[in-house]
Amino acid sequence: MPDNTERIEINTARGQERVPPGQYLVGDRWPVLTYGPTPDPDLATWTFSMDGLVENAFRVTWDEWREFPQVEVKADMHCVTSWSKLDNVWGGVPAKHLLSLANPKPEAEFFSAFCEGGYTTNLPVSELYEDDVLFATHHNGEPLSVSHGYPMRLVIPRLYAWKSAKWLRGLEFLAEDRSGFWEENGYHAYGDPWKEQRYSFSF
Ligand SMILES: Nc1nc2c(c(=O)[nH]1)N[C@H]1C(S)=C(S)[C@@H](COP(=O)(O)O)O[C@H]1N2
Ligand SMILES: [Mo]
Repeated sequence: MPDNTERIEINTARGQERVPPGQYLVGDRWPVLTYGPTPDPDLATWTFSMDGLVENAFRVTWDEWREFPQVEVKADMHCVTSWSKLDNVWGGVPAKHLLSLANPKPEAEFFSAFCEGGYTTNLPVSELYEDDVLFATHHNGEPLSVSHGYPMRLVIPRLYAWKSAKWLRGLEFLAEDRSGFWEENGYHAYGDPWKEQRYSFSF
């Protein structure tokens, strides 16, 4: 079978430094960070939807999802609790493909990502148009384990990893920003690791 996977290597480092301030490396370990119980996703009933302020709202099943074009993105991962994991190879569907299907309206400035289990996170829609953003089903060549987001998670490598929603089931496009789970609980609205945008308050 021809391999049409597009491959992108992203340097999440800024300037000389590889690791953002206040972060330590976990090496080959991959910690699990989940708030609350881990869901038990069922591919037979799984759907992914894009709705709200889009020209073409859609909902796809797992079989339809598997037909989408694939991308591989190599990038570092930075958790706000201070661990970083370097050189992750994520495989999945490029965000740009889903955006071209849904076609967000000009007034759609923000999105809210929602997950099985109820977790949410929010960002400006412009973040989704970056080349390194993908909807990942694979990590280092293996399907994601349930604890890391099986069957599919968002990956936004340039921001703290709480934005990379696991067990993702859809995006809703909005005119006004709407805080997600951690943003509601004091995390920063944007979360740039290089600016240490960890919390929305200062101690
Ligand atoms: N649905 C969901 N997604 C989530 C979380 C969560 O609790 N629920 N935790 C976030 C946080 S804080 C981090 S650091 C990363 C961790 O991903 P990992 O558990 O695969 O390392 O997932 C993010 N995505
Ligand atoms: Mo995190």
